[in-house]
Amino acid sequence: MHIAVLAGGVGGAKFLAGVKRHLGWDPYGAAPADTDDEIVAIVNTADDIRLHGLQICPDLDSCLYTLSGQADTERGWGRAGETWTASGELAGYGAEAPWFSLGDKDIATHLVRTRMLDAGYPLSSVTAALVARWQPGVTLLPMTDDRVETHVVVADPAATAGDPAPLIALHFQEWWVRHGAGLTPQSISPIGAAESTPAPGVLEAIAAADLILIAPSNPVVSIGTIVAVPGIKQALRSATAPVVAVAPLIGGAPVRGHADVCLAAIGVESTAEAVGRHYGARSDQGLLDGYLIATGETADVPGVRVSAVPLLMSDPDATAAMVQACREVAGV
Ligand code: FO1
Repeated sequence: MHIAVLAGGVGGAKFLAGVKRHLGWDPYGAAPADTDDEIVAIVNTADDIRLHGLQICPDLDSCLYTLSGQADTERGWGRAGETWTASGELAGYGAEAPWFSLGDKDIATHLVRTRMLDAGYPLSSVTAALVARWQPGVTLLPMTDDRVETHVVVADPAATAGDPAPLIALHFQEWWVRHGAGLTPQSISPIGAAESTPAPGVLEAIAAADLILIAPSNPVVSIGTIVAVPGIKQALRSATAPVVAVAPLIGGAPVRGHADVCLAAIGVESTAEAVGRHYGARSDQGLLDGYLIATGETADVPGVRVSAVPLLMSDPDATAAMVQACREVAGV
């Protein structure tokens, strides 16, 4: 079975571990050598940030590390057994963004990636090289090789005078990490998306899929940015495979992260139903054929088959059950 998955970072990686488990694979290891099944992850890159001269790709790295068993599952990002010596020294020098901690092992990934990017390799080739070492079992594709960065416009927290406060645009990571998404977004924009093109293999993976899954990632700054890359939404809408999304909210709230704050910024209510309607029915200019919501909830999403199942990705087996439910709602 060929499964294509649209994924963000921490939640996307957990979901992909469940897709592997659903196929009977080791969730945290290489794919079996003799399988005809394939999982292709189309991963958000709009969280990417260049710091200290290094290109950092948080969502790709969460998938890379998690699916190869290298992640610190407690922290949710970065490597297990990490040390922070270089990061401490950078802070000691007063270097930029001390609020964004880079582990020593993680820095090696960014050094290798940046070296290859600066040599002219596209991000998709660089990612393939990192995958060759770590063997996450799934094919990891950046949504695009072009530069797309999510920026968040907020009232300037440093402004003292002026009513209303002047507005500034923050890189997503500064808003998300330094300010804990605590500054109300006036707007959230994937800068560069309109000029970007899908990375090699993305449209092909969507066209070849037997099942297309939208992970319970942030519908605005992860899934929203992926489908903002021209061509991807159209490919999903014309795919032969059914498209099924997993609600990123349980009881109207994200399990992790700040999807509710992001949804408010685009005027979407923080309910599973509102997110389902935001994604829309494929039969009506939208993306979905099926949609999973949490047990006990209801959602009326016209044109979309809805199924209520347990949605907590507590371990790969629980997530694998969600994947099975996606197939049942899709009838594949
Ligand atoms: N998240 C934090 O909350 N604090 C950090 O210092 C931090 C550093 C970091 C470094 C590399 C990396 O790949 C991810 C990192 N993250 C950190 C997580 C990151 O902000 C999120 O994984 C995504 O960008 C949001 O989905």
